[in-house]
Amino acid sequence: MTRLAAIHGEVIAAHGRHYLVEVSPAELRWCVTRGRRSDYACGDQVLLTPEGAADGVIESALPRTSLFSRSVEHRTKLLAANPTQLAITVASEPSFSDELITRAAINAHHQGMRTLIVLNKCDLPETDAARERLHPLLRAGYPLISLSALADVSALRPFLAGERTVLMGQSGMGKSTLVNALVPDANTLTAAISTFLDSGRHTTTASRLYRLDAQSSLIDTPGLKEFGLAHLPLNRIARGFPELADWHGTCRFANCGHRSEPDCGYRQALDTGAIHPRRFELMLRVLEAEGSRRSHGH
Ligand SMILES: Nc1nc2c(ncn2[C@@H]2O[C@H](COP(=O)(O)OP(=O)(O)O)[C@@H](O)[C@H]2O)c(=O)[nH]1
Ligand SMILES: [Mg+2]
Ligand SMILES: [Zn+2]
Repeated sequence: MTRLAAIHGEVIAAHGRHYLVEVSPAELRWCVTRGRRSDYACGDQVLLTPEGAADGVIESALPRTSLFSRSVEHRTKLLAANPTQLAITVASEPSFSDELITRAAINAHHQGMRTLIVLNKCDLPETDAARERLHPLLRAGYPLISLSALADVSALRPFLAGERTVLMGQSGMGKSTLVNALVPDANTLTAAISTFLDSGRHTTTASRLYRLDAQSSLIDTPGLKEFGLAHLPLNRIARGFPELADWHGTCRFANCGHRSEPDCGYRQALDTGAIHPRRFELMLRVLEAEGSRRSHGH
């Protein structure tokens, strides 16, 4: 029996240690891994050994240009490989978490990714209040795209062109509605995947890559409530605030807590209005939470 040579593919869905790999638009293969490895992610470029008509074994992944992941307890969960930007979906209602947005954007910045905010359900009367809450992010320079996924998603399309975008959001924000509007055959692939897994419940808990065109793709991630940053060095957290760019390293004390120490550079940024007070407060909250998590060895 001849052993087939490894071929190249791209992971388009990740379910535990099962990966759906696109070898070509007409050739999808469900792959397992060597040695029970589970550290591949949607968007990974992989080498696989084909088996039969529709299976395979992933041998290795090519080097990544970026990796979007979050920490849960002491574990790192991979959400997407090689993304160029993050789109955070929020909605006029239900209410969204400022801290979740902040944490995800810090992580994206650390990976060299741009972050967009997509405000969905702009047909609802709560939209003005939601915009007010997003104002500090606007001031920090994040693009805000307002739309109603039920009506028209065209405002978002130019931002997705030529990019590999990770789509993230809390559940209920309309992320699935948005994906279905952007990717007309999204449901077909989802149905094929649930048939393979023989269970609908997996389909909402994994990342999925959709092609928008030859140059653009979208990686949909599971709805999440928390975004742990234990996998980031603590000193990357303040660096994730683009409006503080001119103030890094200007605190008098290297271990400055940015609350009451004299000559704190970041408080100077606050005093001059460079950073919005709510962003400053969020920065301290994230810094302190992640700092105590690390010192308690979690
Ligand atoms: N009014 C309004 N409702 C929306 C819009 N987009 C989604 N929804 C509704 O919000 C609810 C949650 O949507 P879904 O896409 O399942 O959210 P997900 O949990 O983020 O995937 C559903 O009832 C949708 O119909 C929108 O633009 N306007
Ligand atoms: Mg959904
Ligand atoms: Zn300071």
